[in-house]
Amino acid sequence: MKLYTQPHRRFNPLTGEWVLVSPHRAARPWQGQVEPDFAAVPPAYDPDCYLCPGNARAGGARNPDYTSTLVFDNDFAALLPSAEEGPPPAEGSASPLFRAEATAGLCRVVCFSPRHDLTLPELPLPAVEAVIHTWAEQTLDLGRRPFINYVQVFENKGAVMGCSNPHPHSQIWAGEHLPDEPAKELAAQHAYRRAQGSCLLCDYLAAEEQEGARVVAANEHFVAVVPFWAIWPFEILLAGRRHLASLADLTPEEISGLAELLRRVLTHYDNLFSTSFPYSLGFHQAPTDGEDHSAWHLHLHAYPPLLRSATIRKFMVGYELLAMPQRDLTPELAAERLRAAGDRHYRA
Ligand code: H2U
Ligand code: ZN
Repeated sequence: MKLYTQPHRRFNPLTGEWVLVSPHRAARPWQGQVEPDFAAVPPAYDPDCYLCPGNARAGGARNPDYTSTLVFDNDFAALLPSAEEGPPPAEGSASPLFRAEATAGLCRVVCFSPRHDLTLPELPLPAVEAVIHTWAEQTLDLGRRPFINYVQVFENKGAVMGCSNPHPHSQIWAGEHLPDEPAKELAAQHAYRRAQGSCLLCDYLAAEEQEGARVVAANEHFVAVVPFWAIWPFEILLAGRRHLASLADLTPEEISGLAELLRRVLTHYDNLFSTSFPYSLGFHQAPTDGEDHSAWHLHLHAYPPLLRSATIRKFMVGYELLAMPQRDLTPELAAERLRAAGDRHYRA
C-alpha cells in the first residue's frame, strides 16, 4: 500500500470539490481510546416515546401496533405538498439579488421496527431487509408523483447529530427541486459518462477493489469503501456492483445484499469505539423528474463525526468553514481501523 505522508489535496470526482489531507499531523501515535460504554441501554418499549407502537405522537395521531416498519407523514414536515402559489418572499423587493421561489414536497418518517432499543446493526438481518424494502417502496410511491423530482432517504443517528428521538428511525424528504448535493453529483456523473463512455462509480469501485487499501467490506452485490476523497474521519461510500439508479430498481437478492453489507459496516462503526456510532447516512439516487438519468449510480454516503473516541469528534470549523475541508487521518488508515474493528457486534 502506498503511504501518503506529505500534505496534499484530493479531488472528489462526484462533487468536483477538493479535500486537504495532512497525514503528518496524524503521525503521532494513534490515540484511539475506547471508553467504557456507560450509555444506558434503552428499554425495548418506552411509554413516553413518540415512535413506539400504540403511543400518541406529538402531532396528536396515534401509532398503530406495528410489527415491522412504520411509515407516516412527518407531523412537522419541512416541505409541504401545497400547490398554492402564495406571493414569493422576495416579491416587490428592489433588487434581483433577493431571489426566492416556492418549493413543494412531502416528508415522511420511517421507523425501523417496533423495538425502541435496536439500531440497524442490532436488528436481525430480515428486519434490515424490511427497512430497505420500505425505502424502495417509498421511493417508488413518492417518485411517481408529478411534483416530486427527487427523493432523499436519510438517517440521522445520535444526539450529537441532532437526532431528536432515540427510537431507531429514518426520514424521507421528497421534493420538487433537486437539492445541491445530488445536483453536483448529477452533473459529474453525466459529464464523466460523456467523456469516458462509462459510469463514474462503476469505474471507481473497480479501481478501489483493485487497490484494496480503502475497502472496508464487500459482498456479492455491494462494496463499502472509505472514499479516496473522504472528508469525515470514518466516512463510507457504499455502492452496488451492478449499475442501477434507484432503490426502486433493487432486486430481492440485492436488497438482501445491501442489508447484509450495511448491517456489517454499521457493526464495524459501533465496534470502533465500543459505542452506538452517531452519523448521518443516506442514499443518493437518480432524480424522479422523468429525464434520462442512466448515468446515475445508486450509492450511500455515511458521514460520522467521531474522530478518536466515543466523545472526541471532528469539528467542521475554521479552515473547513471558510476555505475547504481538511483531515489528518488518511482514508487508508481509517479503512484499516474500521476493518480491524471486526464484524461481530461488541454488544452481541
Ligand atoms: P430526527 O430524525 O432528527 O430525530 O427527527 C425525527 C422526526 O420525526 C422529525 O422530523 C418527526 C420530527 O418532525 N416527528 C413527528 O413527525 N411526529 C412526532 O410525534 C415526533 C417527531
Ligand atoms: Zn420508541
